[in-house]
Amino acid sequence: MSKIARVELTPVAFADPPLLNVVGVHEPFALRTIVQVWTDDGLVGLGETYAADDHLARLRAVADVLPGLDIFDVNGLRQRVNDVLTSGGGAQVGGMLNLQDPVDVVLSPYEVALLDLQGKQLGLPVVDLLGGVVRDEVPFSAYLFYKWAAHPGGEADAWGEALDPDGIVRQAAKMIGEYGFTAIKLKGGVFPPAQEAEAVRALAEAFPEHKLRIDPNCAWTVDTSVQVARELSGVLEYLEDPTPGIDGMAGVARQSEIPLATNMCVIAFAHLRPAVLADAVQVVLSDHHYWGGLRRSQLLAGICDTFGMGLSMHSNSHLGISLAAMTHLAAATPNLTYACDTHYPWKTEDVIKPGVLAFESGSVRVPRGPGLGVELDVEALGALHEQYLACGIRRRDDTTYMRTVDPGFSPNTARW
Ligand code: GKR
Ligand code: MG
Repeated sequence: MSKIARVELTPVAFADPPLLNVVGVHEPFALRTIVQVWTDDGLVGLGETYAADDHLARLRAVADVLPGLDIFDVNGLRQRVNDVLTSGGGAQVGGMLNLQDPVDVVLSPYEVALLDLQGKQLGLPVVDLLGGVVRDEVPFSAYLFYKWAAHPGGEADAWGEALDPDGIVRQAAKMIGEYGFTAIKLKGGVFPPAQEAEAVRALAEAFPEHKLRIDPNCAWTVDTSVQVARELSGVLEYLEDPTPGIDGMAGVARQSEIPLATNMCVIAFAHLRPAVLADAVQVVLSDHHYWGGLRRSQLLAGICDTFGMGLSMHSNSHLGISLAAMTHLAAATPNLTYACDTHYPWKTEDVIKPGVLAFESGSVRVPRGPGLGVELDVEALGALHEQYLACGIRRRDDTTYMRTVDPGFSPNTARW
């Protein structure tokens, strides 16, 4: 079997619109690291992950110890990651995510790259290595954001401004028109909850057949969350992270009928037991980027199934290698029955060759080529790496960027 010969890590920056959230506003560029794992017989496996500087340093430390590893030895990979990351310490990887243990988040892109290599060597798509196709097409949701028309001092983007219910409905119409999504998620936590609930009602009126969700990223108190949950009962399919912490979510869950979803209070295996005991969440939003890759995300799926919790999928700003990995995972996971989140429509640049990942009626057909089924565009990778070098951003910081416009801004956690 092939062995790893070398690893290439390329941080890239790609243009990102001014999307608003509870901690501020997206900067003009989002960062990712593109992982290439080369074998001694010339195959290359791809992975994609965050690019915050401390994460990049951990990825580099692990890259140094991977040569010689068999591409099928995922347990050996985990062992090497563990051994290298003995220094401990948390990992601030993606804006609002603070992981206490960096092992799973560092493991993830390497595990995906090994699966890509295994598939390429065997001539099989990754979905087949994960147990086979349970759905050929993976549905994604229209992920709406309040947003400015342009970055400060910049040109207006194609999406325009969305700062009120009309703007949000316009944005939904454009996104659904272009991609065909049948579920809608509104990123909240930006305006007072009554205003955001009004936007949800406007969406329900404009798109009566669509499933709806709102995610204020813990901007609300328990009482406010209960009130909004009652007002939007029958309108939302789930309410995502209304309030911080497992205890807070359990407090809301006890007083509302809408299922609560999270990608904030259950983001690691250690959080599952307390969340289950408190009956704090009814839907876990998986994300292979920090749950340790595709196989460990399937382990999470099994745990959710065992304890009667639903399973959906979280997203951060990402490129095509991630979308391919998300699609293979969702295509092989029986109980991943909600439309997955994706930021993909917000990006205008990519590192993969176009054509494989297309949205039709809101879904992406799982690629059938070997491995992930996507091919790196080496020129695009080089250009986005140059952009990374030039842009000066080394970790996502929506709050500091927002303060360049509104110096008194503070993140809105549990503020309302
Ligand atoms: O991109 O602003 C954003 C999102 O708010 C992202 O950072 C969140 O992690 O999409 C995510 C979520 O569902 O909480
Ligand atoms: Mg969320």
